[in-house]
Amino acid sequence: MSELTFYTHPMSRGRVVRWMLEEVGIPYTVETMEFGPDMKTPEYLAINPMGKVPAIKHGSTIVTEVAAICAYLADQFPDKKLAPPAASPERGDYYRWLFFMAGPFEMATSALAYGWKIDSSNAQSVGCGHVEDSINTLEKVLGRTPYICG
Ligand SMILES: N[C@@H](CCC(=O)N[C@@H](CS)C(=O)NCC(=O)O)C(=O)O
Repeated sequence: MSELTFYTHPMSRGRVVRWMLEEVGIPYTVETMEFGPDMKTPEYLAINPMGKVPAIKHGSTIVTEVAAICAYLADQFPDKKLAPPAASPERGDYYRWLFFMAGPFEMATSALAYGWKIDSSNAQSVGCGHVEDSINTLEKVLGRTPYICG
């Protein structure tokens, strides 16, 4: 099995990847990165040019972005059944909500946290629409079933 290194900080989005790694159940090495200069060294920028965590190195493959890392791990370890089978109809829900969280929902939570101005003057061109649109959409799908997919 290829060696897996997980670059993270405990107070970061890396927690999502940590959860995924534990679900996968493979051994991995943790490189804890400090916020600030530690993430901006040439060595780490070669892993993630954004200078951000999380990131993984699996063998010679580097993956950044929470959603991409989770999808990659699900595909690499299909026996764990953490994603619907390739080409199954459930793959539609899987992609839909994975990308929804990485795109609109991620943007909406930042907008909420930092008080970005999203109103009727710009909501139609902003990916998350009004912040409440993203939150209500997630609440609605989770209200139907505790499982978003499958
Ligand atoms: N879109 C990225 C976001 C990564 C991100 O913003 N990480 C933050 C911590 S949660 C970070 O590393 N910030 C440090 C910095 O920008 O210097 C993802 O999904 O992984």
